[in-house]
Amino acid sequence: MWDHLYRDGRLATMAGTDPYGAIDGGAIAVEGGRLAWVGPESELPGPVETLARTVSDLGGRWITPGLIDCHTHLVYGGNRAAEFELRLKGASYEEIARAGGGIISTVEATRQADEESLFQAALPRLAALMAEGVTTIEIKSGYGLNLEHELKQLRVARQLGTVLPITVKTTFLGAHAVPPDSDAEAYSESVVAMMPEVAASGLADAVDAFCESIAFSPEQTARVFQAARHHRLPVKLHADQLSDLGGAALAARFGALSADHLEYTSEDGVAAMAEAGTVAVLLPGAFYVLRETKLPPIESFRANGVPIALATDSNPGSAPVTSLLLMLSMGCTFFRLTPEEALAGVTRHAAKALGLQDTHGTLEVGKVADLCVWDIETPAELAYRVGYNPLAFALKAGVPISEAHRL
Ligand code: DI6
Ligand code: FE
Repeated sequence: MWDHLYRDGRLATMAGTDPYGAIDGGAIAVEGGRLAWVGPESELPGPVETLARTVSDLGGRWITPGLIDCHTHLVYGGNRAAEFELRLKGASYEEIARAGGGIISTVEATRQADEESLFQAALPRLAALMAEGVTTIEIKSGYGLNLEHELKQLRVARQLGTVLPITVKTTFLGAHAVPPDSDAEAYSESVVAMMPEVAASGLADAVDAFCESIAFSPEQTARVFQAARHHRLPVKLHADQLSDLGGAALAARFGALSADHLEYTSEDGVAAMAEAGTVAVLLPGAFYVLRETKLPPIESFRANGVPIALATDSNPGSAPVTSLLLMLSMGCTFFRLTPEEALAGVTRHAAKALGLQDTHGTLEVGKVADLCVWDIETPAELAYRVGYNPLAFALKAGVPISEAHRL
């Protein structure tokens, strides 16, 4: 007997070749936190009451995989609302940075904060994401910029995943910005020097860097990636966000799980990503906040079969975003993704961007029973509405999230 059977659902399995992998009149069985059966109810191996200890009728509601936010900087101190106001009064990023603002002000606030206050600050942001059905999230460091404070951020990220019913994948982003008392060359070497301890701590599931003229060069990034590879840590890259330094191709050369942002990525970069199986993570919230106008090469990603994911980039500067559903809307409206591509971008392809494609991201037998039940008529509504949350409930590893933890 299965633990639980959900019947009369419309399934967007996000697997197979049909649009949304849809199954009408579908049923899903959960056993030991995994999906034990997925298919049309008419093909169940017996009467429902003989198959599972408990049965729920979904009344024709849609079920999708649990949503995955595969790129965030969720753990940080302070916020940058004052910088937002200064920018609206005409101050440029450069002026703000020279006056000690920008990313370095977040570094200062993060260094000053202890683990408990970082945890308490991140909690409502994470709760907002989870309220929309996010069951897996990636969280980067990158506001510590030295070993002590980078590890502190990573510990808080891990702790969020042990206290709340959500899977947290952590990423060491030591090479995010150059600390005020250093330069890019010297600091990138100290990031390389941090790698053995970061790896030994077990606190990082991957390594990321910001390859950009205002951050780290391709050569410096490559040295950080070599150190990651030496410690068997997979890599990801903030690539080609403000200019084309060949970041996408560099990421692909290291077999990166993903290359992220990608507004300025060239055809060569796209081809290299396709060859390497690197996921393109698009971040429409940062595109919006920075009033970017250059579009990532979407048509080329499609033509080359590069999987496209969408994420919030949740951070205090370029993307103070805590809604993944809003990213579906922006992914469609700004980037002309289809609603199906947008949903694949926060399920199947987001799982691949985190190396979780074997266990998460689709409704298939054997995968972790992370799923969302929605009050919608068609899955396109998830991307269509703006600022509306139709989540009825979500399961994390088979357990209803509201029962697992009161947010
Ligand atoms: N690119 C971004 O958009 C964020 N980091 C990065 O490398 C910005 C982070 C911040 O402004 O605090
Ligand atoms: Fe980012």
